[in-house]
Amino acid sequence: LNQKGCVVWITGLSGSGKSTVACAIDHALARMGKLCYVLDGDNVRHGLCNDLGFSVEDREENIRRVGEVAKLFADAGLVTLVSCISPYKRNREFVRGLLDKGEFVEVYMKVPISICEKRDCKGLYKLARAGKIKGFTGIDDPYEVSDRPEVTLEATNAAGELITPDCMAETVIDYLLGRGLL
Ligand code: GGZ
Repeated sequence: LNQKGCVVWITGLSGSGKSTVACAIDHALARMGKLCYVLDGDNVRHGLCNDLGFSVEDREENIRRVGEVAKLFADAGLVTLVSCISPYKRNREFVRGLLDKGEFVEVYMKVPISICEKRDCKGLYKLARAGKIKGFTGIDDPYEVSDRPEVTLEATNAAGELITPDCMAETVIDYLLGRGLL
């Protein structure tokens, strides 16, 4: 396998488009003949992390486990795409520390909560606003923005038009190519 592994860690609020962008990157890389895999927060919580909830401790353990698995996949040479809210800076830095320098690429979905909430794909924001879900990220639980994510993806361009997931995927792939990670 002529491929060095890495971890592309996509972080941001619920509804910011993490899973959609991870999926778009996955497809684009597959077309380039690259081995990749998506570890999605919502999915791993059905198996590997099905004993965890959303307390600070449980979110930390969630990110630790996903980070350790992502490291193993990266060691195996895969471009490992992770889409987890991962709201705490220290946990993202912990995973960064598991990997060799340059092999952890943090992608921040810089999407205003107003847009995430308007999308409300699963109706969770509505439940959180009604107090039926407690400790929902962005509503009554924190999201800590990083000082230096490798890539920042915004929802709209300077003209205020929505940026497509494929276009976002291209931005990330260009970064990976530029760093010799593909
Ligand atoms: C945030 C929650 C919560 C609370 C359930 N806070 O958009 P989704 O629905 O499909 O993805 C979210 C998912 C978050 O799982 P993560 O593993 O990414 O979270 S973390 O990194 O913080 O461990 C959301 C849903 O679970 N969800 N309750 N209270 N998101």
